Amino acid sequence: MRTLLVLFISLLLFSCQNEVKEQEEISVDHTEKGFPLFLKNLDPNRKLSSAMERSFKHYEAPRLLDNELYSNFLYTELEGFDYNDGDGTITRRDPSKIIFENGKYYVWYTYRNTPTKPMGYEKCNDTIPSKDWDLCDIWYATSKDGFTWKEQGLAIPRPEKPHPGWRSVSTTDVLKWQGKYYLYYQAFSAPSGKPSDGGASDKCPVAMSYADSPDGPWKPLNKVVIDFGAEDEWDNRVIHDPYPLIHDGKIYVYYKSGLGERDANRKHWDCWGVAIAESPEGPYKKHPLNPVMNSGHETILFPYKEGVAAIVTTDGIEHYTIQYAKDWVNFEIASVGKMLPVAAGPYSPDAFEDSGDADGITWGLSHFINAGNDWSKMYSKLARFDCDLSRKTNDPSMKKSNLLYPNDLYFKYGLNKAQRERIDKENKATLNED
Ligand code: AAL
Repeated sequence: MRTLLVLFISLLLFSCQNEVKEQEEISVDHTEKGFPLFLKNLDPNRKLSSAMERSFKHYEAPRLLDNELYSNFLYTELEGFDYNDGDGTITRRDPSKIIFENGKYYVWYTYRNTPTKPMGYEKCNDTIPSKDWDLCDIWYATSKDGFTWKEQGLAIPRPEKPHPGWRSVSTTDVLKWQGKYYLYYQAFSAPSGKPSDGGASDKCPVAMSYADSPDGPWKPLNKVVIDFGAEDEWDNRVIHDPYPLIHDGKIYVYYKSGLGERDANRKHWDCWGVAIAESPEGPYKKHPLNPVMNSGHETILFPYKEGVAAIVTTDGIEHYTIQYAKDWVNFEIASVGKMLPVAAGPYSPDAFEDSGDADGITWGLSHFINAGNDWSKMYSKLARFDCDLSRKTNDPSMKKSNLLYPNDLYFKYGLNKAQRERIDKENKATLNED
């Protein structure tokens, strides 16, 4: 009997304790404080949602305003360039990085001056361009303030046939290495835009010219410095937009190519790789992790802190982002942007310093294709962009996140006829009117 009583009391106690425990657990849930209003009050051991965890662990700073790799982009028209009243015969596009030498800024760019506007592959010939960057040379201009430019003229002409680039040289970028200057560019040996070439219609490798002064004279190497990958490799079709920087005592040339999978615009899947060399003429070794970026048509890169930052503009799953690779290879998204500069070349004072502590950028030149808003007179023009992607500059007015486009623009990109018809059909089906 005594044993039974002890058992009963123990059971009672156990169940009471359990009840108390449950009550405690529930009461803990009910009384736990919500996420604090001010971050200074945040308990470092608090469990966070994925999004909040990302804010603290992934981004440079949890608040957009404090994120040095976020900026708005402000655009200004340039003084000093003539476009023949925008009739399509003169184009300037794909500006290089800007360098400061001899008391002025220098920029190089694709220059076309042809008797007609681009006429497409079928109608092109020795003087009529197929595309905006066909039958081009590389020209340069200088400026004291980055707004008004003095065109200096030809830097790199098309070489004689059969040297790479005899048909067109375009989309250049500059390297300064051990007191000499190097221009890397796309070297076309055929007009761009052959329709049946399934993704290779813009086929060209990279060539290079060098000079003792930014004013030239430029001597062409007359050979390919970064070539296509093997037939079954991702960069077999094109090597575009060569972009040299210096890291770890070596030359890192980033470039765009693309996988065979087409996107919604029927373009191949734009990706970026990097080729590394000990000296400007190569040999260039492509990084085994290539492609190192999965997006971006014309990507702008600049050293930032110990790594490299990239403004990834149009095209791809991560378009309109600014990314960062601490090790110059493994890029992560640092911010999401709007109105990013297209095909830009920044003034990047750290580009060739290899400092391991780079400041970033605040301005550069970009291009606007279809500059006259009339595709029948297709040409491109250069413009200036300003931003605050610099650690030293602090301009909170460039960190807005509520920029809205003019209303008209939203309606301009409205539904097309086929989409309207589909919706009408769906409506009828919903209303059982069929
Ligand atoms: C661009 C670049 C390359 C392409 C064409 C001219 O802006 O990506 O240079 O070949 O378009």
